[in-house]
Amino acid sequence: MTLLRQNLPEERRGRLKALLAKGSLVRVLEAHNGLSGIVADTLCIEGQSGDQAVTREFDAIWESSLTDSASKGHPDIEVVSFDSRLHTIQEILTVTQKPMIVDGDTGGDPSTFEYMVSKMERAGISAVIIEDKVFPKRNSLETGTRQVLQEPDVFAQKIRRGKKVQATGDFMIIARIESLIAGTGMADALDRARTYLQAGVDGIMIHSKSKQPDEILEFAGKYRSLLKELEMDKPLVCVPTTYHTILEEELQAAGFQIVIYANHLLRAAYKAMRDTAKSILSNQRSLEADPLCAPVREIFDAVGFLDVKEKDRQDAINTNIPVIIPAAGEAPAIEPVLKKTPKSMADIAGKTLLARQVQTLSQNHLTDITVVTGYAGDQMKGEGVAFIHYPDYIKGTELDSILAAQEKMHNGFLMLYSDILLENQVIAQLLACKEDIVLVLDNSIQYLEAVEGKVTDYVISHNRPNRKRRNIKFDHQNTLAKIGKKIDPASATHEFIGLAKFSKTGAEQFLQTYHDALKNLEGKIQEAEDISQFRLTDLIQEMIDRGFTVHYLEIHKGWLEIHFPKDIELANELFTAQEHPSEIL
Ligand code: SPV
Ligand code: MG
Repeated sequence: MTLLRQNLPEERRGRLKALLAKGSLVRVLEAHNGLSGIVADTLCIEGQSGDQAVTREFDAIWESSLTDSASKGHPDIEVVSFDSRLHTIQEILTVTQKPMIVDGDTGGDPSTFEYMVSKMERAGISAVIIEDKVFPKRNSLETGTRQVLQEPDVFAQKIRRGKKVQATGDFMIIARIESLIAGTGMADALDRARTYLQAGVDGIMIHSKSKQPDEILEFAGKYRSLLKELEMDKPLVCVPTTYHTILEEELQAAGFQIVIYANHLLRAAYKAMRDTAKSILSNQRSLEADPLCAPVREIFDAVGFLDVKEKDRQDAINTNIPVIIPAAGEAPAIEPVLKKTPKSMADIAGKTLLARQVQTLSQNHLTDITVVTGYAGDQMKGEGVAFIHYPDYIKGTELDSILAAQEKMHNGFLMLYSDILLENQVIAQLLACKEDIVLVLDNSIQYLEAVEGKVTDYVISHNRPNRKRRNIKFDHQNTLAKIGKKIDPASATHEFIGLAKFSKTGAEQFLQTYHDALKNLEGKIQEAEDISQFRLTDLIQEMIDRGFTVHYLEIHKGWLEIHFPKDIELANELFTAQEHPSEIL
């Protein structure tokens, strides 16, 4: 989820100060590109301390000049431009959340440093550390390298200029003292600390390339006295690359507040790369190198490719998912209006019922619509739909008509009864559901009388409302317990409106259960006397009984069933009012 880890500069910038305020040691790990940034940002180990579960992770990211330069194949001599550094910094910031401390090298001249501070603060960086050497500096870790220190007052002026241009109180400028690297001694280091603190710096880093921590521990002790004398409290930073035996708790006890592991991810990657390349050369194949490498899928996961895949899957599910409208049956209750035409051809304020359904579906980008015809099939007309004729409609049920369009089901489908008018948002809400099988149910049935002469698909949900007590109903608990036409209306919680969505998996489960029932079940199945009477509600109940989860989307308005002539009148009124308001007034 790398893009989802992104946060805004103003949210991130103050986090280092907040961590320091907590008083625990701030543990910082180097990153030199987006991927190593993800490692520093996300790696977390879990363990046990006594009977307490503990987790440990890094608190912040160090954007190192050594590793940024090295990853570009360059030496650490301020030869990589600031714009290039900023590019790497942005690359890391884009995919991480933790605060970042940037290695600002010498900071350039005071004017260059002002631009550096301004750009870094704007980017959401929490602190810059600049070292008191003369531009262009040389890396501190190699013995025998020429190390030229800057005059303390000149460096202090650069600090003052930087502090003046920063726009928020969140950003920190930390001065890195190189006296122990350049061999000018402890007294020089402490003099410099005093000068920089008095210039307004927000913290001090003392650097050393000694194999023992003695000199930085000595400095820490003296630094504490200096802070006391100056009545200040400014954090102390160390980089234990060479004196690597000392433990974090020892550093903290000595007065360090920030510890930076400054180059380890790059060094680890370089070694692993060389070992892997050598293994391939010696074995003339990559099998032996595989244990040295992370599985490709782990990389995919780290960089968010698996999230992309999941989003693509969701989009594919909802992008033009085929719609099946079973419209084969007769409609005796409105035959006087229809005059031997199918119900889908009923006129609703100047458009057929089918045309109105197609309009609602296409407004939700659903244009792959298949209508299963039967009764008066030759009278069926409609633009933007495909027709499949089901000649056995008299013998079969609506389930048989739905299955006549089986070829459209394999990647998932939407099923809509032919006599339902819907508002756009009902379809939109259904498309947003992620579950494999979702039926749209209306809950107003609990408050309404049953309509005589109309067969209703009743439902009892698992998440039934508790009439005695207010309770929260969680959407993920919206699952069906029972569905059928013979359920006692008094115990029903919902009515199935005749609209359902099946994902690819849901469609597989649907077809598998149907074909298995057809092959293996005899006699009464659910409410059906035999397989020839097997209806959609029976198949759904059979699926529930076999352990498949059937979810529902609950609505209480936004749909109208055309069953009686009075429903047509009502629909006429509604659509005329919507489309031609002046005719009503
Ligand atoms: C860096 O990581 O670039 C540093 C620390 O400046 S060091 O390499 O030890 O000088
Ligand atoms: Mg550096």
